[in-house]
Amino acid sequence: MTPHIVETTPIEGQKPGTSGLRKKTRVFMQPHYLENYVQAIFDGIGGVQGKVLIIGGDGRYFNDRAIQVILRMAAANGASGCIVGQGGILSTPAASHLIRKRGTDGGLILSASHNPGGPDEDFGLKYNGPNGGPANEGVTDRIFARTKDIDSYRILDAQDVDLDQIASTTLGDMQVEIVDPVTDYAALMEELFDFDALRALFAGGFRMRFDAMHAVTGPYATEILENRLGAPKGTVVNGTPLPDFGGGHPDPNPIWAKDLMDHMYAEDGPDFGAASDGDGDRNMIVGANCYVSPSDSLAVLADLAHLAPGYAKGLAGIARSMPTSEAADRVAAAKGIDCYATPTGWKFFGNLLDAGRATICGEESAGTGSDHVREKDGLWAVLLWLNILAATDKSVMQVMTDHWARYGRNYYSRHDYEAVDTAAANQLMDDLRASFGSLPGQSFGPLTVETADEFAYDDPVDGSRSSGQGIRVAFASGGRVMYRLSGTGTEGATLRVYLERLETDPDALAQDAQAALASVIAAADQIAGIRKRTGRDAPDVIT
Ligand code: VG1
Ligand code: CO
Repeated sequence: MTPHIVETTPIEGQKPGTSGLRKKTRVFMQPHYLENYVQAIFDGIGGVQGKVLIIGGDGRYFNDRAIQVILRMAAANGASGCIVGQGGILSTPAASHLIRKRGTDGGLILSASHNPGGPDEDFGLKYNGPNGGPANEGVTDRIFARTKDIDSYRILDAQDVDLDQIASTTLGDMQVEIVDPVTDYAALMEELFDFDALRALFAGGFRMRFDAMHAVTGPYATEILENRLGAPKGTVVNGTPLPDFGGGHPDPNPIWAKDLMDHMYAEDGPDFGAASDGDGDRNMIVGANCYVSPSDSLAVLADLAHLAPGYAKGLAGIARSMPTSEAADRVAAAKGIDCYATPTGWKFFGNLLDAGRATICGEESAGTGSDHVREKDGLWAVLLWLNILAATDKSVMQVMTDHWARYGRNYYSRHDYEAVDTAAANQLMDDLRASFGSLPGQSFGPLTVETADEFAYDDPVDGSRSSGQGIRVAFASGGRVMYRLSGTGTEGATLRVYLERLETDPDALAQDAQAALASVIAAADQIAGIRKRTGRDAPDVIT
């Protein structure tokens, strides 16, 4: 089989966002679109000659077709091997683990995460490096630069590889190994958590509902929770990955996982509920009548991780994305360890994890993880919560009440305005930037602005600087609001408004978050003119 060299021309807009390239599936299916981008990745990382790659995705529509193309291109570009999850399936954290475990030169993950899937929905592709983590900005810049001057790609003329049989085959001169997507990941979880204690928990009648949202975590959750930990059959619902995720948004938050919320707030509902997203890296935690905000979840996990065997020696440090609440900072301060604030997106945690400066990381967008892999990990967070509940013998509500009593409560919410006119969204951000000088001292209702600026991050490990990472406005009496435009959407712009206020009055810790944040929410709108500029009365999504 001789590789074809196919002539092509650059395709506009192939700029990786917060997490790889995400586009409408039909865009990805256009002639040369996928091929151009895959070749740009290969060229951007210095070629794949003699390299081994991990390949897998979240099973969404076009996953299998895209993998066949990637395999033919990897072979034509001289890769020595590809290790592929059976059926083309690998959750994002499982792919990260496989890259590390097998010591490969990185991997390609096919996913648009929590975005819906299907021919009229979204598709995505990203490259992760040899540490298992998303490519850093230097690499994504090189990939993007290559998309702009690409003139050909290499592809083998060959039949499809059978992705369904666990076996080793060859494609041209390249080895292709099809592996079980769950086994290695499940083994890693057994190393980190006290599976005996978790088995005893379920044997004692503890009731859990895990909603896999028809996405990739189904097989992982079924194997770990039901088969290995003895949770009753039916604990995992919506556990078979579907190409269109059953028509839903595989986004684990109270809006899109409403069915789970209804079960958890019903009379005599389960003790513990959890959900994960399309590619298995996000998590939602909800106890009986008690939704846990992702920022609070990060703080609790950081505070109590030492109760799980994998973290018994304590944490080196904690890292959170800038818009994530400061609840984790209070835990770090109490423990006397460092807390880092990074830009949004998991790629910024990689250096801190590699350097051993942070052990646990998290984002307000329902992502938590640790140094066990280089991605956020939905099921990991669920198992750590279970381990904490087993070790403390507390309910989720009790854990939260105790946490707030000790540290105070960082009331927190994110308001998203989706598919906003791009020009209007950019103007809103530009006008905010222009008002940095005049905002301090101005009052909005009871709140007076103390500082206003745009977040830039200086990586303490490699010294690189990332600027333009979100606008922050802090109030003199405490509380802050942040504004960002999403880097994962595929339609117009999504404005994210992050709202936070610390409460330490012991009598004021049990309020509804929206009520507790009312003055911050009102100020956020006045400062940026959100309703006026977007023409929206209310956010599309509140988390
Ligand atoms: C969003 C989240 C961010 C997360 C990213 C990828 O990015 O805000 O915290 O890292 O999605 O997560 P943005 O740019 O849309 O705000 V996933 O689970 O979509 O890979
Ligand atoms: Co995801």
